[in-house]
Amino acid sequence: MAKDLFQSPDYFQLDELLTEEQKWIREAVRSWVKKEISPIIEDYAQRAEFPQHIVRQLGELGCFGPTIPVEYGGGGLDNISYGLMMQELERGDSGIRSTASVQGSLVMYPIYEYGSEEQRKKYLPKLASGEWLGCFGLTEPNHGSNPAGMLTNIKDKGDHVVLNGSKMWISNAPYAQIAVVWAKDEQGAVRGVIVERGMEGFTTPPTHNKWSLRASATGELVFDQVQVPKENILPNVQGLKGPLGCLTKARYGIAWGTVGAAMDCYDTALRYSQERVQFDKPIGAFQLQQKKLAEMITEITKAQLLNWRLGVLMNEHKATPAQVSMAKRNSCEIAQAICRDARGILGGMGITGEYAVMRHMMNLESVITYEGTHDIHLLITGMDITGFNAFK
Ligand code: TGC
Ligand code: FAD
Repeated sequence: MAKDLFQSPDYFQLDELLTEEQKWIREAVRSWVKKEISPIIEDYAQRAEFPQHIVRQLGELGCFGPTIPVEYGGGGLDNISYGLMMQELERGDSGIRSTASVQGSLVMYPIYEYGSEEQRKKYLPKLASGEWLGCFGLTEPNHGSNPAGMLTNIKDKGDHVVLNGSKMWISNAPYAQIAVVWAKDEQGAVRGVIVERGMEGFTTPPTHNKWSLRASATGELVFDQVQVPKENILPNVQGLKGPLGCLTKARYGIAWGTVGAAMDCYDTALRYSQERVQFDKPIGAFQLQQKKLAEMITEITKAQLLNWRLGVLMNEHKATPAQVSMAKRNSCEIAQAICRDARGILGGMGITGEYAVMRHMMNLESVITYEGTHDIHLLITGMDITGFNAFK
């Protein structure tokens, strides 16, 4: 792959809105991505292999649970810092951001928000450091957009529950030491259960043949009469608002992350357009290519502003899940369009692994689908503004 020459676009001087600490955090992650991810990621993606060694590094960098309090191993940071970290990770590869999103927002967050003090102390420091990797099991073979219909269930057996069912499309599953699994109890209430690798009847078959997120490990979670001690149930939440609350946190990170992928594609396409000569001129001198580049930077700038404002609202505990949905949807859409146009500007070179553009494009096919599909987020906005539920 070509040397990583990334220069971050900041057309509206948004850096002036960031604190010194936020800029320092962004720089730390950006440098790490340039040094540790860019040189290896294309090869891992081509081989469809998860670069497992980065888990510890992500922990050391503070990318796992950046907003979780320091006493549990988290970073104690604000939401804009968290967003900037996700932007920089996804600038490298969506799969790397996925690993961090799942660990921080879908595994550590529910243990912190809904867990007992014993659960927080037992799991959070190991997850924050990257000693353990976690995964989040909500989606089932027949219940994706509609998790309320889930069939995975727990039955009360006194000091333990027996867990049965299966989850699919689970990021990190093949390498995870623990899984936060959402299952219905005998009363039909959705409960969160921490399942540990090694529990009898629990397996994590890997998912093969993905054309997208190839450097991220995906798998199933299969539970066959798994005996889970009751102390592994998250005591402080019941109902679908448990997993959906985690998704709000993770979707927020994706809103920032996908803009990172878009920024990378724009930066690559801009440089290429200034260097590539056809008909005796750089292709960037042709109006058709300028139109694409001008529209890219316009959409990136609008999305950066939206994310920053959302981060402020998150910090003030005023952001709504519907606002997060709008941002996730907008960022995924503009990122997909920008990557596609950047691919075109690179001509034939755009389809090769020499540049990150095609990899980003393929990754975004997953990102626009997981954590709520593009349609689902549109319907969330539709319901929020009209008051009518068009899901059912
Ligand atoms: P509904 O009746 O609307 O809500 C049930 C309860 O949840 C509350 N709620 C939320 N709370 C926090 N955050 C949100 N975003 C929330 N959305 C809803 C709601 O207030 C209610 O609370 P309460 O107290 O009244 O019980 O639920 P519904 O069954 O009608 O479903 C609504 C719908 C369709 C929007 C929801 O099911 C949905 O978002 N579906 C999409 C499923 C999804 O996003 N799955 C993601 C799986 S995880 C994943 O993809 C990880 S990929 C990670 C990676 O690799 O980076
Ligand atoms: P479906 O729900 O079957 O949707 C199919 C199509 O129907 C979509 O276009 C959808 O928008 C549309 N549709 C559905 N309902 C409606 C409606 N009411 N109105 C209009 N259109 C509708 N899940 C986890 O739990 N944990 C993970 O870690 C995780 N990681 C993932 C990693 C990858 C690489 C992928 C691809 C997925 C991952 N997922 C994970 C699952 C992901 O969240 C689901 O794929 C997603 O929620 C959509 O579910 P589905 O694939 O079953 O699609």
